[in-house]
Amino acid sequence: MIRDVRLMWTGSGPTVLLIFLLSLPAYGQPTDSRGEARGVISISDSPKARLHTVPVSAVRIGPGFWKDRMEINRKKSIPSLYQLLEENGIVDNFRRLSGRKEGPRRGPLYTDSDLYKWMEAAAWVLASGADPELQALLDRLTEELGAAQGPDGYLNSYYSLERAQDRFTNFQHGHELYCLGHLLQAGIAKSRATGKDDLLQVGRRYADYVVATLGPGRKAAFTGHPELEMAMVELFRTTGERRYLAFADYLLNAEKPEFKLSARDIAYAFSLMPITRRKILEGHSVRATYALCGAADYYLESGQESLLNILETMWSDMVRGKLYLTGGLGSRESGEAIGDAYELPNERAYTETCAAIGNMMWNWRMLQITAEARFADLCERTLYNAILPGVSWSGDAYFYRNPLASSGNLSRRNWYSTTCCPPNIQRTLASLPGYFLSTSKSGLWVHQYQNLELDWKLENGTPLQVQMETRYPWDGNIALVVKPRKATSFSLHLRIPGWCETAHYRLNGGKSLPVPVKGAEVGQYFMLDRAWQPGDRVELVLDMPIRLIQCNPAAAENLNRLAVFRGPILYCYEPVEPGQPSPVDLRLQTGILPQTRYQTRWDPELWGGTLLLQVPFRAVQPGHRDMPLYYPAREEGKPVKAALPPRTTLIPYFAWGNRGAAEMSVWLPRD
Ligand code: FUB
Ligand code: ZN
Repeated sequence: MIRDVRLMWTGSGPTVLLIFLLSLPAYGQPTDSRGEARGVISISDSPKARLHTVPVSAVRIGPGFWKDRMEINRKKSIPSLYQLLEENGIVDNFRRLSGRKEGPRRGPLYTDSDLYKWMEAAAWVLASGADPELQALLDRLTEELGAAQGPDGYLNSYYSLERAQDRFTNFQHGHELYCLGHLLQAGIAKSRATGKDDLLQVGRRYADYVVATLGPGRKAAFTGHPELEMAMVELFRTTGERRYLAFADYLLNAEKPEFKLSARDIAYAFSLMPITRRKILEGHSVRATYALCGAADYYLESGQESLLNILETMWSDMVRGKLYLTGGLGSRESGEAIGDAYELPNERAYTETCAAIGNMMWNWRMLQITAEARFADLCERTLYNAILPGVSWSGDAYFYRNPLASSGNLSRRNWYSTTCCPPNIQRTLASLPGYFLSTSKSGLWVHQYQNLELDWKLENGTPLQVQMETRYPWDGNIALVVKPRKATSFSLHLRIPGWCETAHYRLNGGKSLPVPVKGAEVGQYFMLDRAWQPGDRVELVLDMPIRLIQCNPAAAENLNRLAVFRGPILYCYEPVEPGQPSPVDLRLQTGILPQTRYQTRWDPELWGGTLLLQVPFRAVQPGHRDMPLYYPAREEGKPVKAALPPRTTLIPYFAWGNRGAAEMSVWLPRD
């Protein structure tokens, strides 16, 4: 590492230069102030990490699906949201504290976190390439925050000035610790992306104040809205200071008898009692997933087995009955809460975008702990089908709720007074390159498929470049060219998604062989273990037939309905053309073999190129609008004979709501 250079300076000139060059992270990646290139979470020293993240800057996303989304994020979403943060007074709230602006504070009490998330997004953009204008803006905002900070380190635009006496009096709803968590995440991202520690120092001053003021033997505290748990662990990883880790331990594990709250409050306040006491996944869905991220982070550092047990318990509870097909979470508007098992309404689904992001962050951590593909599968499902729908194709309008059906009355908006989701999507998209790959002692792990170039190193220190070429998610042909700087033995672990029923691979143009081999199965990592030569080429083919999915009958709304997937993409029916039948009046035909009647159609114009599905339907007549509310069972609508084309088009669910107001449904009545 660079900080070791001073000690090495006793050698001869060329030796020093050589040692210095060898000590640099691979290929001159941007490094933080400790001279280290680090991932979204930095777990290379975490005792319980089976896998290790790669830096965002080490992965260059090539032209294709995610590149387009990331470019829109950088060019449209991030600038337009900044404008709105200014217009809505969110930055001025800090300028009031530094005396640079007068007037009342604006917005709900947690708006500081929205600016911090935006700053984190801007920082991760800089990890993928220089953008002097964005860098200058980020630096300017960093200075503004520094100027707004109190001499004791406290920084919160709501609990200052006229409300200074209320500081740390309302842990359940006050969001002071939540906002601090996001400030730290932004500071860490800026440090990792640009090497500049100034924002991290602002966050650290506040963290130091909190650690010195709150906690065991001091004033009791809990995070009504978790976030600080994971931020404190990340701050420990960044600085090496154990007191930050100890504070995360306090939040996650300590009894807090000082607080008397109702049972409902306890369900919502995740660090009010030890998290290991929880039995089911319940409460506010964003709070729950963020708390579980914190628990996973703390487990990674501490090895506290009871935390791993609770993480598994919560995950099983989620996938058995509480997870939407999209990967979204949160059935109820009331309390923005996760519902009971099988309580999965479609149109009334709350499924906040932030909850989907929390779910992906949690699964990402579980993946690094276990190296099990089920967690990468869920990251994939959530990313394409629960996070991406949260932003419009144009990049400047957002869903807060992501229902699985609509009567045509919901549209994305540019701004919400609680604007938590827009910057959350932005930081997720900006940091996405950091979520595609990991390393371990054994080699490289490929979790997600996309055109990209990796420029990093194996854990034995050998520089490694990998080129991946694919049209994923539209087809499952993936080519990887592996270029270790010198011939090296290691394992290449390729995820065979759980949705994939057959897969093949080919090495250096040889014979196509079926996966599984060597015990690998779909829904696992397929391990290619060999002495890799620079330029070795692997071709992987993941078959992507159209798949019909049904739901456990206990989720009553989905009874006798089917959903349609192809590869990782969930499709929906959105009749935008005049005269197209309502989703309620269509019957998906299933008595015919899918491969002959279910087809794909590439539309090069729609959203920059989209694969549509053409599926066989029949419609019923009269349509539901002409029928009474209740009627004898045998008087069902009659099938319409030739009035409709034999097939109709389904679009990717992530793209719904981009063509004007229309009905939409994911779950389609079956014939
Ligand atoms: O409380 C802050 C954010 O606002 C939460 O994460 C969202 O669910 C929304 O309530
Ligand atoms: Zn949100």
